[in-house]
Amino acid sequence: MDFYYSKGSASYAVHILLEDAGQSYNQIHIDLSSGAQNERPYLEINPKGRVPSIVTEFGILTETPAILTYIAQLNPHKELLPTDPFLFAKGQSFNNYLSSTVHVAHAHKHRGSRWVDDRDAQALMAKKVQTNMTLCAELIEENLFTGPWVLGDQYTICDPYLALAYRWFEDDNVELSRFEKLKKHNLAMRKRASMQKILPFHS
Ligand SMILES: N[C@@H](CCC(=O)N[C@@H](CS)C(=O)NCC(=O)O)C(=O)O
Repeated sequence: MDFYYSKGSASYAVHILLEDAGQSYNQIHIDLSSGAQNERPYLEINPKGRVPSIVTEFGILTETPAILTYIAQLNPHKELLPTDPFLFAKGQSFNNYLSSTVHVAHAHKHRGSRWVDDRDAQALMAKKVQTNMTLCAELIEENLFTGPWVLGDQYTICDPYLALAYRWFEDDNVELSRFEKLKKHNLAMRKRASMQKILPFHS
């Protein structure tokens, strides 16, 4: 499996899970700062011009929630997915919230040009990011997080994704001292061998 990633990007979650799953992979760095995501040959892998992507023997996969699910399903003995259908769906619900709402709210800080050309309007959107991301952190802390892991006692594909969201919260100056459960979760993530292994590639 080829894993296309970029330092300090959404690919962080997939990178952690690849290690948790014991999946063998080749990692290929795409330098977002030089715009490599929007050039050939990467556009042939992912015409969306985004990371992460994985290239498997069956084809290419993009979108973090789908990639996380696939890697977990490839390695069932690692038990990274709940077997109970309702809990499985809860995990999908959590990861889709991170992908469709939290990541998009975060992107308004650095990627405002996706939505508006006017620089003043971009600056106004960026100004709202801290407030919006704080609301997302609050919702996760109070409503979505079970503990000690996202879905309860089982470590699943939701946990590396939450570790990524924690980085977004830090970047967006969310006052994390207010969020005991999120802080504790991040400390537990940092102690894991998977996280230790991939951190040097993302700092
Ligand atoms: N929905 C995609 C979003 C991926 C995404 O936006 N990745 C960012 C890095 S965090 C990216 O590649 N940005 C490059 C760009 O906007 O040019 C996912 O969840 O995988």
